[in-house]
Amino acid sequence: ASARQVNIAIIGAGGVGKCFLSQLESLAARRQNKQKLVLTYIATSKKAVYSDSYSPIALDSVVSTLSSSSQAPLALPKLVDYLAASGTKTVLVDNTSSQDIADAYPSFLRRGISIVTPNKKAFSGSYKLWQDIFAAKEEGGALLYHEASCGAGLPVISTIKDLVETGDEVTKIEGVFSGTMSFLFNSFAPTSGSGGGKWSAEVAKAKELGYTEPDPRDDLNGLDVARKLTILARYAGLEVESPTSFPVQSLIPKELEWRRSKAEAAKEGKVVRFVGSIDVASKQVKVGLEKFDLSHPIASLKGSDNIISFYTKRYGSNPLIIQGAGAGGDVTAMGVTSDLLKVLAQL
Ligand code: NHO
Repeated sequence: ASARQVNIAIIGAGGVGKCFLSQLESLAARRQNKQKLVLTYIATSKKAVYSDSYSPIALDSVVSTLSSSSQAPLALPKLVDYLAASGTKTVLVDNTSSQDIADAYPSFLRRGISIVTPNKKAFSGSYKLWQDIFAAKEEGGALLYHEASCGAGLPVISTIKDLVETGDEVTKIEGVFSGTMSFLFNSFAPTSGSGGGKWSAEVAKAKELGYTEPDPRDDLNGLDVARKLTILARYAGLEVESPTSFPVQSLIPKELEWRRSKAEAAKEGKVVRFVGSIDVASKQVKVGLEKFDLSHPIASLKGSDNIISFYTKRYGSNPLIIQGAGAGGDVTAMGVTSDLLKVLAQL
């Protein structure tokens, strides 16, 4: 293979995966003069497309090729061997929410296969997996980016890495980390007018819009936010053991409780929001409902917006703030595509 060729392998073609495929098609076209991007493997949980000769899978028809395929996905150890044996630089794009695939990252990285992913499970699983992943990355000389694991396409992971790597000290991170919760609270408890509708119908709408996790219970029980905080806390220097090692308030099945909080807040002229915070000095991480004045930036978010404030030594009492859409197929895929660009620039 020519030095300018980079092979791409993709696992997952759901809400985010399909948006990524269309972004990849246009990226590959725009990058033709620099690098030839060749899709050599694509799989869902049921089907796959690949060949022993690594022949290119056409990007413009990949979704239909995949759905009409009769090939089964390779088992993960076989996939590692298949990709490593190509003799061409390879990037694995994991667009699933699979823990098994996350657990296999060290075996890919050790063989020099780079990874980009929106999957939170690798970085918010056990602390041991976190350490194994970064050790394997060093060992294999591979690249690894996971911007979309927190705040979709917003530059959240790159920002905390930049802060830490340039010698700043993060003291506190707080904000709204769930696009789904943001959407639900903004529609149920808006700063003006009376929010309403049926909780279950609004959850169904959030799923329809592509905001929820593959299993929406992971959004409603706070685990998704806990995963994001675990990742950020680790980059800030805390050895958080797992997303269940700190207090997380679940909204399942406590709809009544949250309605009560909403009513209480309203009496004080406030609104409730589902927020997360990391206090680095006291090593406190927590996720749950809090009341905010109507004038607070957290109270007046719109749609699926996230807002994340980084308090650091360098920024002093005025935090560095990142805000914008925090969920949805296209914005999440943008995080994955921009990660791929970072990898391509270094291969
Ligand atoms: P889907 O639509 O369920 O698709 C999953 C695909 O993976 C399917 O094709 C399935 O066949 C395949 N798959 C699953 N397990 C597999 C296995 N073992 N082997 C092979 N294939 C397998 O999932 P989505 O919605 O496309 O999500 C994909 C990934 O993106 C997940 O890891 C999800 O956590 C991540 N992600 C999504 C979003 C989003 O907006 N949808 C965001 C971030 C990351 O910033 C977003 C966010 O945090 C959303 C969050 N719910 C919020 O804030 O409200």
